[in-house]
Amino acid sequence: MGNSAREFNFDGLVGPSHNYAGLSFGNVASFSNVKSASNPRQAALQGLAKMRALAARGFGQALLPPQDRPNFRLLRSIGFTGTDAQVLAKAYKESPVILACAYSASPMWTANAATVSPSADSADGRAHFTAANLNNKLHRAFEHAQSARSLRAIFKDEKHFAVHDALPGTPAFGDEGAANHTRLCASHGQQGVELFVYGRVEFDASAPAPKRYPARQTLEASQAVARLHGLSSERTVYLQQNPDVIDQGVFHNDVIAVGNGNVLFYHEQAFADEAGGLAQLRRAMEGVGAELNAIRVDTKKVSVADAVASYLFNSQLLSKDGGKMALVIPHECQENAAVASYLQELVASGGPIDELIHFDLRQSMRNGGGPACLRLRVALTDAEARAMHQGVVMTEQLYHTLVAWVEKHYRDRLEPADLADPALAIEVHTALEELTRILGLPGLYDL
Ligand code: SUG
Repeated sequence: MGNSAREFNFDGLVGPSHNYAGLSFGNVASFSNVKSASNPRQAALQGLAKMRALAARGFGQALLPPQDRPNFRLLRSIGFTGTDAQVLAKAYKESPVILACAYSASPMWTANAATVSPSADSADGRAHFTAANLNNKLHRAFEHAQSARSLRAIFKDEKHFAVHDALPGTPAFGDEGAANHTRLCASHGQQGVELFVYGRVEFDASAPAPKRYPARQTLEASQAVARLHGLSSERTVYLQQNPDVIDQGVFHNDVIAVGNGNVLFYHEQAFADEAGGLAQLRRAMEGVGAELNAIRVDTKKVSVADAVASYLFNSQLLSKDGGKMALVIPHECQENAAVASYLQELVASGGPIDELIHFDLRQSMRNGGGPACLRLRVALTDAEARAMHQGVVMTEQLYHTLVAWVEKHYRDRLEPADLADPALAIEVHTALEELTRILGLPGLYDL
């Protein structure tokens, strides 16, 4: 069984308050670039350039809007009072790091917005979305309300789509969305196997866990999402991420593995039990008439440190007409000697990946966000693609409109002290109001 379906990548449009605040313990880039100056304008333009180029190549490409910042609800809920300007001044004085949390543009990494199961996999034949609670980090733990609201605005038609609220925001249900989820299949419209990769198990003290850095995703959360989406147990696989690589800076599975179609491109050290995990995946895939093509990268070719520094696995694997795949990578991959030479070998190997497409995403990369972090994959049948809101689908025209919008509203330099400037809050607000008109989404924000 199967419909014709196509994958859309929903990239996060980088918001006007993009900054480097060192908020993500366990994410090496975020920690190393703390308090350096950011360039929100360049960040947004780099993201838009990727969207435009991939849309021009014929790949399904859309966007998710930024979120309203600063998060005044958060600031007021923890005791900062008065006018907006007073709230900002007090927060900056008493706790600049909490002000940075309220200002974070982290919703740009839409791989963490939700977990998505296409209609071919769910019991009720609808595409399912569960907003991710992201409860491991203060600056991300409040994203889910707007993520669910944005997804409902775009995927409104309940005949085709179900958008679930985030799981309870407690450590047992730590959920990081699609960054720890991969779908493997023979083709996008056919039943597939959904692979959930978790970092720890809340209710099993004997399960291995990282020692240095947090495991953000729990098995319990992955299982809850699978239940909400009505996935069948034969077509769902749960694998534990190798705790040692979490301790080396692999804070999400998409920093060490990526899958598409029947291909799983992964590092030798990605999983706690590589052989057992692959065997489970193979079996599940046989059940849907697909044969797993596992491309394993050995440590002796690319170390975990090189994988983390280059973001080789935080790439997008995109299916091209004719059956081959392109790997969308950041420039950093070309600058790392081991990774660059591995990639040359890979595209020359005669395997499924025969093309590299690279982008300059340095503004996002400096916060630990590569090509795959910046996008949420949604496989849609033709009818579903028609039923979603069309104003977010990337076109040449939308690209040019958004570039002009960014150039009008975004600063080209943001330093930590600038977050105290009350004018910034007004600028962000004005920009987002205009954006709702550009995207045709009135009422997008709960202001
Ligand atoms: O959650 N960085 C993000 C990066 C998310 C990457 N996403 C995926 N791998 N899918 C995070 O750690 C840094 C923000 C700061 O430090 O200012 C940040 O939130």
